Amino acid sequence: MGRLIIVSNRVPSPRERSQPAGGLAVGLKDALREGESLWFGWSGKQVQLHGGDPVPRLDKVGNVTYATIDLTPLQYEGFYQNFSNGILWPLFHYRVGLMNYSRTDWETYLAVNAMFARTLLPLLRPDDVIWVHDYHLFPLGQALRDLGVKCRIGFFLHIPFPPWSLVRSLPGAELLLEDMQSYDLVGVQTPEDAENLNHSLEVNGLPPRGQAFPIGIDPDEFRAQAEKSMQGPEVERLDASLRGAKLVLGVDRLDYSKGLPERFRGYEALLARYPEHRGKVTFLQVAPISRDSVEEYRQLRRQLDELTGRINGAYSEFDWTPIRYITRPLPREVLAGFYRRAEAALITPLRDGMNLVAKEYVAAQDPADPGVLILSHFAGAAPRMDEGILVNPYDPDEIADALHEALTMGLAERRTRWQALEREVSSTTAVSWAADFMRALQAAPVVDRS
Ligand code: GDG
Repeated sequence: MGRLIIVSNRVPSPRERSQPAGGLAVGLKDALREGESLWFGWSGKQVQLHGGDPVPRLDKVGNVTYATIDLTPLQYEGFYQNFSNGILWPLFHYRVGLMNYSRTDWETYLAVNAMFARTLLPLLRPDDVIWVHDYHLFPLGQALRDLGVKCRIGFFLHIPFPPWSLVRSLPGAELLLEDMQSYDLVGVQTPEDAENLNHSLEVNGLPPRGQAFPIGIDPDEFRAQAEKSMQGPEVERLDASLRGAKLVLGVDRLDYSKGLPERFRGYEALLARYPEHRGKVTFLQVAPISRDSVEEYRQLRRQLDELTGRINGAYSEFDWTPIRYITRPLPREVLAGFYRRAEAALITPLRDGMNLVAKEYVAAQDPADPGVLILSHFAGAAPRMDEGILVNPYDPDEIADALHEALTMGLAERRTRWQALEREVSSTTAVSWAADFMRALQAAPVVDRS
């Protein structure tokens, strides 16, 4: 078999390579272990270029060659910030009203995809297998085919695929769907996403391409990290600071898809309607700031600052604060211990491709005394993790009831629910995800290359 070529918007930096941060990096790390491979994408740097395409920087570590290119500030703005994060991200999370469409950004998006194809082309060999990742790069397969690339090319979408009635709000949506014909296989997270994608293709007279491949984590590595972290100074400090209060934990990038204001209101409803928990529970929300140059994200931050202030102002005692809210990232190993220490995880996205935090929380638990997972129906993880308490994130009272149930649940029920969740997290891992996708890509009928 030829080499595996991974293409993603960002390529992990050398530091992340030794300790991958999320499911994509973990899953791919294992897929990359076998045989020779190449990982191509943006370096994360913006550099002013004077004419012509950037030249990829090559860096070989073991059997993996990392090939990165820089973007110009204009490409960064039009392709990454405006089109990928300001148009595709809201639309694919069912938030058409937040989409700021502009034809110039669409043109920059197509131009950057074509540039990715031109700069990748000289690095390719005829027997390579190419795996393209995520919404930044929908048109890349077609751009490569236009340059005569005949290799097998697969695509995986990490975010949801909404119904055609929403997708069609994007001017040029038909072109994106046509471009998807260049892929031999298109993977999405859930059967619902696959159905939406295939229906969109069908109404446009195109053959189906979508198949569900739910992404997972490396549960053994995460469990080991959580166990180790319990002995560390941070968990000890957290534990001492709680002074016997139960811990409810939320961990999310600060993003409007994650349902944070609704979640804060749910916790507020718990304090209002179940006063017995006042002083006996603490909600810790870790929400590292992301995409802060996009206005919607700055607005969300202001809203959360205000909500936290209001709830803490109304319910705090001089020796107890209901919400602790951190907008900086915590080290992964510290986070793992916090998951294990928490009596409940509150994960309530309004829409999420999968949600790896839910899986990490389950993997981190102590089997003898596990915590309770509260999870939104609208996370891609929900259909296969329905032994958690599933909630509608739009209803603060339902979140409050779920919190009350979690905080008062007996050990036997917590164990039964957790065991079922743990079976799911251990059977659908990052490694099995990448292997299943690659197997299906190899077996997929070859698309017409003429
Ligand atoms: C996209 C899709 C899909 C979070 N805060 C900190 C931190 N994290 C880590 C978590 C987890 C990762 O970031 C977040 O992954 P999610 O899956 O929850 O969400 P997205 O970032 O939106 O990822 C999503 C995923 O792609 C994979 O396909 O599941 O639906 O939206 O690993 O632990 N890590 C550290 N400090 C933090 O403060 N170190």
